[in-house]
Amino acid sequence: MAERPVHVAVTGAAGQIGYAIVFRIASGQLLGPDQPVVLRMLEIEPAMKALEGVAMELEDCAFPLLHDMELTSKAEEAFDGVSWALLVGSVPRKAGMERGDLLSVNGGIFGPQGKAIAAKAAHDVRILVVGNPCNTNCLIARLNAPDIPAERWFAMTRLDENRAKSQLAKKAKVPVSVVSNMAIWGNHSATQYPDARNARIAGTPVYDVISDHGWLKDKFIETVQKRGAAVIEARGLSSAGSAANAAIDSINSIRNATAWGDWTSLAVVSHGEYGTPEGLQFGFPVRSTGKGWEVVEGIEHDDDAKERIRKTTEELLQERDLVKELVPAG
Ligand code: NAX
Repeated sequence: MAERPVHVAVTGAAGQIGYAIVFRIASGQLLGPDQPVVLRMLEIEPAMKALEGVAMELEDCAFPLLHDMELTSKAEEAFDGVSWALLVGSVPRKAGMERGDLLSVNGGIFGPQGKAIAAKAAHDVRILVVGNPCNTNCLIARLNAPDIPAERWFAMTRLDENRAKSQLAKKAKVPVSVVSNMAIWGNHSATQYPDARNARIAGTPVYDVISDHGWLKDKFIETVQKRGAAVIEARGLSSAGSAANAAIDSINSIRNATAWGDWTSLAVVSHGEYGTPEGLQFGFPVRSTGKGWEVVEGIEHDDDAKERIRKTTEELLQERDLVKELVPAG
């Protein structure tokens, strides 16, 4: 067993996704079967009692890898010495809330959390933002932590990738494991563009395997874009198990080299790839070496894809504009 435990922060740890993810982290599914962890769990005051219950259950699992736990309502304590920060906790949209209100409420969370990460985290910290609107929450936190390299910040589009892969597998009647090269472009929202044009099934372009191109162009995209709402409709609650799973997948795809020729979906800082405005936290196809990552270049888009990417870019620019008061002038 490795000697030094890695500290992992989870915010909103008593929430739905928090409850689904902390057991997986403590059991070794995030950092591997030999890596002890210290879980540092952040909650707001009213949820501290529920968080204590989660901690009791974690204790009751007697996970050999769970070296210690810290339960706190103070961001600076939660992020102390962490190498991974999973920013899950956020304020959901309530009836009557405008998009701008939602962004500014969450900006009030993610700005201070960005500062606290910069002040207290380990020198190698990497951050995954799950709490919605995750691209712009990530942008706010990142811009409030200018000393942390922008490449260490990720927002989660992996759940959309996984949803898209499953839809394609079902349609083609193949196991999901043979679907690859599925990228989610842009925002984790209903404007995202799940790119089946460049995805593959057992190495063959999806459009050569699935002959129903009408479905691929419309219904498939809409199903992925609206899958979160469909889960709420069915379950009465938003996606939690699948979101926790996608967060684990995201971090594994950053930590480990991407399979040859494949790519995965992450929203990362734009350096202008594909004409995307610099600095946006944008969903791209990403390839990791395990030590670093890059946006996959050279993917071609038809006019429909270009228009969809333009729309999702436009939405992210509007979101950035709505939160400009929450980020330090650069
Ligand atoms: P819950 O409402 O069940 O849990 C959120 C938790 O965050 C609560 O326990 C709350 O007390 C806590 N919290 C609120 N403000 C906090 C703060 N300032 N510091 C620490 N904790 C705080 O929501 P849940 O279903 O767990 O979803 C969490 C977030 O993930 C939501 O924003 C949700 O929209 C987002 N999602 C993102 C997805 C993605 O693909 N990026 C998919 C799933 C999910 O919709």
